[in-house]
Amino acid sequence: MTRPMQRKATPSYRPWMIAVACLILGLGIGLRFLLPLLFSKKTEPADAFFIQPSTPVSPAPEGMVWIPGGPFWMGSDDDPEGIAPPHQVAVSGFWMDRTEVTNAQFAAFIRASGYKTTAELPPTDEELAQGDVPPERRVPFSVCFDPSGLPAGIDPNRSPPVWWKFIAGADWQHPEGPLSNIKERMNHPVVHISWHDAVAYCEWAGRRLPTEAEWEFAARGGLEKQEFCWGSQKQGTGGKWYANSFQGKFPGQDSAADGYRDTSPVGTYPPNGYGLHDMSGNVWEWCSDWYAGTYYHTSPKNNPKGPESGVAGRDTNQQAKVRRGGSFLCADEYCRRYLPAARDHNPPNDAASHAGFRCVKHGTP
Ligand SMILES: [Ca+2]
Repeated sequence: MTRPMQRKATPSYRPWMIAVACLILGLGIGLRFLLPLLFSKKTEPADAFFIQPSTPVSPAPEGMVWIPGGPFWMGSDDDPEGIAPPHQVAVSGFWMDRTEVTNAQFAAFIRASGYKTTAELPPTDEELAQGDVPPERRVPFSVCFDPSGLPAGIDPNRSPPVWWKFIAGADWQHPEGPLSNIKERMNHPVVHISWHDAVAYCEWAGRRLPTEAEWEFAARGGLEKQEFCWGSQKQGTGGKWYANSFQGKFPGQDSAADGYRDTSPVGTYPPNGYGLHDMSGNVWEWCSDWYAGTYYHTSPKNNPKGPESGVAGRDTNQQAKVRRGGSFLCADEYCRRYLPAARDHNPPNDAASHAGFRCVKHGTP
């Protein structure tokens, strides 16, 4: 008996098998094209993550110029206090005062509002509670630069700042004390202005203080990573002076080679690339931000507004606000903070003979 020949098996494809095969094939084809799209690196330019420059949508407010905003490099490795690493941020476009607020402008505010500045008021109970307060600080006073009586050879880098004196009766109308006045200085920047005074003026004028980032963007005048607001030339090169700073031997011997030993009329020196005068020197300018030395490490990329609170100032446990731009007292051998990247900070109730401000205004109506 022979074994019957086994029939050769023929494949039988059921419908569900065909459907699974089609599904697998479809997934493969889909993934072939989708995966590269999902995981490929974006090729957008770095600037795409920043606010871009803008043009104004309304006529220029009186005395103001348009600052277009956009990305820029803020800070510098050359900052004298080593607290300003360069980092890219961006600001929205805004209006900014062409000059620092003058005595004439501030007088109009006082006439209209009756406002009393910090220096014209007696110290608060909180200020009096800060330890031994000498008699001249128990009455209205301000801080005046006065190097008279100091040794001729004093080294400012090895001395406490003994050239600052607390003067009873010094205020914006009496910059050197009660016997001084501003009659011949109405077009000079107002001084002895606290942060609170500056904010009060801005609110009255329908304006505000600049953020620190707005201030630096404006000060750079469209130049990138330059040492000065006007570029790279040092003050006095070829007999050209770009700002009111201090020449000679600080603190007692200011040769005033730039033409002025104290404040200068606003607009005396050439404007920067945005048409702004005195962004370097003349008087310090308050910004809206609280100060923190580490803020640049955590700053948001767009429109940074400073930390939620500030660190204590140098000579007090009060928190500090940012000031920018340096003053007529900035001397290369002692204080180079008339540079666009340089930062300063003082308690908001601090008033002194080299401190003023300017305003900004939002770009949209
Ligand atoms: Ca000067």
